[in-house]
Amino acid sequence: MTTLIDLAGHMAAEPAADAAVKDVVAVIAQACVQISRVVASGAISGSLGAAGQINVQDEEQKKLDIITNDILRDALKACPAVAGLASEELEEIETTGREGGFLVTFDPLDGSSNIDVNVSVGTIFSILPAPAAGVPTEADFLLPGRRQVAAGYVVYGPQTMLVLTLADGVAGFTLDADGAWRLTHPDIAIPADTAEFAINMSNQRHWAAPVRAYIDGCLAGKDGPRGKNFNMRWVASMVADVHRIAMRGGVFMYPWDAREPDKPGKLRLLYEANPMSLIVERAGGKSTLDGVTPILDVQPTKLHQRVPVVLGSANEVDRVGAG
Ligand code: P6P
Repeated sequence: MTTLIDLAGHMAAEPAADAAVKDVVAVIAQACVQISRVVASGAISGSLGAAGQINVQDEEQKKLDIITNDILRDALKACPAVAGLASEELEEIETTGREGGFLVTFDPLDGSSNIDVNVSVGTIFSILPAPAAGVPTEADFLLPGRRQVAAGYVVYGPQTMLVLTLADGVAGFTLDADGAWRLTHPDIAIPADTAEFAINMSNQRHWAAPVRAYIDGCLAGKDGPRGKNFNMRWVASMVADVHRIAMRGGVFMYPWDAREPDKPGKLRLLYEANPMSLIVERAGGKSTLDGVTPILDVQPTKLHQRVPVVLGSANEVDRVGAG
């Protein structure tokens, strides 16, 4: 019998966080238990493969994208503290008919390209204040990331883990066999230095000069300007790459590249970059557009807005920004 406290016990001990926020987190956490089961069932449940339709991101939807989106959407629509939601998989926002409370943005299953080959994927969520009165509109979702009242992700990997920030600090929970989230990482902190970078190297010829210079410096190893060897990781699942950085440090980069010059980056601001940035900053790391500009200060202009991302160990992010 474990002596580890569960999510409810941890949140009860967080006096600074609003009780209604905790209710929303509890609803999302429970929905992610259901998601972990359908993800784990894979081919047995017939949930792998393409859904045969394109989403608002102009990406081929997987069956699990839709299944997991519906699980979260249904759970949030039934939550009294939720006034509206926005999803990577939904073109428009959806309202619940309730006023006040909170807005939730989410990527129900990040890392879709990994689903059918059994590599870790994840759910990312962000909780924002809803307007005090009235039915929320899309404009009400366009708040800078510093306005988030909570954020988190679940990584469906060798362990299923929930990583959460409420009023302050970052805590990690491991899903137990009985369906409880057990507090296994009470105070996650990202080391300021690292020797590990995460970027999709196949895009190297398309990067801007500062990114190429930074990566070239890492690749030059101990005989180069950095005076040390670097390791590289790229899971192609932001949740998995960010979780590794939360556990042992590192720098993650999805920069602008010349393949589609009008696209500032691949990752979405409201339900990927902002929640991950709140977690990374609260864990002592940095999360920026370019090594300098904090993502949490960006004023969103569109619901599915994309941004470049450079996040992770603070001293390494600073070095990217130094050019
Ligand atoms: P690429 C997954 O589709 C995702 O949005 C992130 O989770 C991940 O970091 C990135 O795209 C991977 O992109 O171009 O390497 O496949």
